[in-house]
Amino acid sequence: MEYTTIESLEALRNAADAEFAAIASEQDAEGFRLKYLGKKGILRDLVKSLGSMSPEERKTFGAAANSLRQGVEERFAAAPWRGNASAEEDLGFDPTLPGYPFPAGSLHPLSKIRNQIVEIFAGMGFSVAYGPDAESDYYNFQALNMPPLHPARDMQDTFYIGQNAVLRTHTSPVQIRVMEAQKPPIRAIMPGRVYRNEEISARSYCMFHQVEGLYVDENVSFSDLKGTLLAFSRQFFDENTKIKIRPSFFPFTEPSVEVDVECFLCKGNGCSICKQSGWLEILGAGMVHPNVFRACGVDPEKYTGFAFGMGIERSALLKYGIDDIRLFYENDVRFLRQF
Ligand code: 2U9
Repeated sequence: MEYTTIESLEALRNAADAEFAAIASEQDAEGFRLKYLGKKGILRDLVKSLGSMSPEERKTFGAAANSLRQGVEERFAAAPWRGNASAEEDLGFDPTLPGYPFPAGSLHPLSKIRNQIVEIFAGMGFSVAYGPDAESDYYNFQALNMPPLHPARDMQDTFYIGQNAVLRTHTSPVQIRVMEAQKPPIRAIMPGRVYRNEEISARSYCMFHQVEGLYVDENVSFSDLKGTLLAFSRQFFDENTKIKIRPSFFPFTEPSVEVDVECFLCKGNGCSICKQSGWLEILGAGMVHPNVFRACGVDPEKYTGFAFGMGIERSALLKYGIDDIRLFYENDVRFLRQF
């Protein structure tokens, strides 16, 4: 359509106003801009009409065409989809600015260490089992070869929550429940929270986390235990890690051992982490005691098995070089952010 008269400009204004009012999206806005205000847009092309006009007409038509274009430009520029100055004033903020970075959460360091341990044992065919934090005296002690008045009960500073109910002092009751529920072969690890009424200090807390493991089948030997724990230590610490096995005592295993790993920091030369010894105590373990098998209905003449346990806090303190266990429970984000 040719625009040469003031009336035709009126019609053009009405058409542009109607289209402007109908803009519903950024896409519509861009279409409008190209059609009316772009380099080849209708409102810019109006100058072409001036060539065929008398000087008088040119003056009035030119002024009207200019005012129409400016009006449309201004309204378009002020519209909210543009994020321009006047829209900012209307909204009270500039919606085109990038937002404040929102810190992503991360796993707690104890969860990370637990996951690493679980993954390593999963790679050796161990499944994961869980049990209740509140246990009966039977599962926490008696089934584990600690009858009433057994002196080993004393070592665990138990929280009694009833005549016969305790907060578990180790995750070993879960092994009992697994053996009651399924027949060998059994290969499982038990991560979880345990409770001991110890004085709170940089080294101990009234609650901590353990991972214990159990492997029961025919012909499971002490060599299997050594091989499994060596494989674990090499994946968890360093591929050349050495382990040292010392005799120990637990009521639920016979023989019982404690396992030291060569200090991963100083490679056995002695440093502050290993208290100059070159070794880190990280695990307790042993062959499952026949009395424990009997309590779970597993025939000790047919089956043998090994079990082990480790503290997650202790592993995390060593691995990350942290010197106060209480930091794990304070949830200070300045601490947590470092992992
Ligand atoms: C059953 C049979 C045997 C689990 C074991 C340990 C040795 C052990 C400690 C390590 C550091 C606990 O977190 S800690 O204080 N654990 O030394 N745990 S053998 O033996 C079992 C468990 C269940 C049925």
